Amino acid sequence: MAKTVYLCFSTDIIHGGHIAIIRRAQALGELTVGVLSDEAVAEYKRFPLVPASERRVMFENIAGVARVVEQKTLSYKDILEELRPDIVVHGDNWVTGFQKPIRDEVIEILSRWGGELVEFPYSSDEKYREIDRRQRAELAMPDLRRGRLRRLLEMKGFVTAMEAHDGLTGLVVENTIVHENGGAHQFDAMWLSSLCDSTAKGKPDIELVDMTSRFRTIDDIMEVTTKPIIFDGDTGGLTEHFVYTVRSLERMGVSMVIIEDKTGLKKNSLFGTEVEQTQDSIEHFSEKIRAGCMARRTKDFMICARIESLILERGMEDALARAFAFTKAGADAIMIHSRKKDPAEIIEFLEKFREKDPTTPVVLVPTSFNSVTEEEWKRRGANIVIYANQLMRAAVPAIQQAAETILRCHRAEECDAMLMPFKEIIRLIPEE
Ligand code: SPV
Ligand code: MG
Repeated sequence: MAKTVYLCFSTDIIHGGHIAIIRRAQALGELTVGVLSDEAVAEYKRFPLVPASERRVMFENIAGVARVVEQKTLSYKDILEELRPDIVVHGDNWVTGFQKPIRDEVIEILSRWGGELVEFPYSSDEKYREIDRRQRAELAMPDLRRGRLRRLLEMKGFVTAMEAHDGLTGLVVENTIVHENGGAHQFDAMWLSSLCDSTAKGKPDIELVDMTSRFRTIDDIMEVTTKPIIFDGDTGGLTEHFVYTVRSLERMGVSMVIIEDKTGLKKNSLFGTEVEQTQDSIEHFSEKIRAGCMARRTKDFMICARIESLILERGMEDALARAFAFTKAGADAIMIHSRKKDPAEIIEFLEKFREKDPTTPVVLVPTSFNSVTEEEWKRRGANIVIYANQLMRAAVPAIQQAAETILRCHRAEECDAMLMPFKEIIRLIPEE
């Protein structure tokens, strides 16, 4: 009887290198191809340009592929236990590096039934690397980027976003990846915070930095990244102005705008009731949401209503009434904010909101209530967690310390130990 062979792919396109490894795998026995799920590809590599359903069809139509299955996770455990193949084929690129634990697990599982791992030299031909670069460039295009937040929400149900306020922080959010247990973890999206965008310009967060300038920041970030962008639209301004903002953001390829139900001179929510702030009426803010929804051209672009009732100490009932009213007005998502260290009021809001509305995405910014893990927020019904200002807060003490050290020492030598060599910094910056 022919041996059974298993080979898994995450690729969006099939090139000569893939065909070569398929041919070699076929020569070993009856070949089953695994297609890695969209969720697993997005988590360890980048968002797939072609969804798993289409990637399956691609492989089904290659002569000699006996069948195609979906591999849900980067780990081979479940699929191997299901298929119990005699042979697993893989490139030799996982002998070292972050995928090594996955390889070790494959070897251990195969040993249970006397299976074998066969590795072929991994092809890192320049023309294949060029294809990958071009695919990444595609992901940056507005039409492809815009809908990706919605698709991530559908795919994963839970998304994380990290603040970026310029091209460099955008690159950090785009490229920072941690490897654990053979898996990989990265941020899904970027948050364009009004607080950090203003702070980077040395200005207060009071809608003083105008939209033209905010758009310039978006453009700087978009030029060097591919991840979806959630834009902090402050109050959205006058309804008559907000509709133009929606059009511009949508055209640029932004995925979501969040506007808060405040009016007049907006101050940052982390000040709470220490400063005078006015909440908008349910009717007026609903009208703004409705107008924004009418103005957009695609359903890909999401409008999120941010509720400030807990920040302004107006109570849970008011927060919930607003959440239901704004959803009814067309909001694609709700953000509920709190500046308490204790997450209790956010947890209570989630419970009560989810009793009546199981589907509308809920966005959280856990700057103050930061003790709850992403896993727990997901379980409690949140869908987007935004880390709104941590990169900026990490940078400020570091640059202040460098400045003080040089002033104190009257030279830069003592400061050097705290600094990253520029050679390493420029590695973050891609060259065309
Ligand atoms: C921002 O990052 O600008 C926000 C979130 O609006 S918060 O600062 O918590 O209000
Ligand atoms: Mg803000």
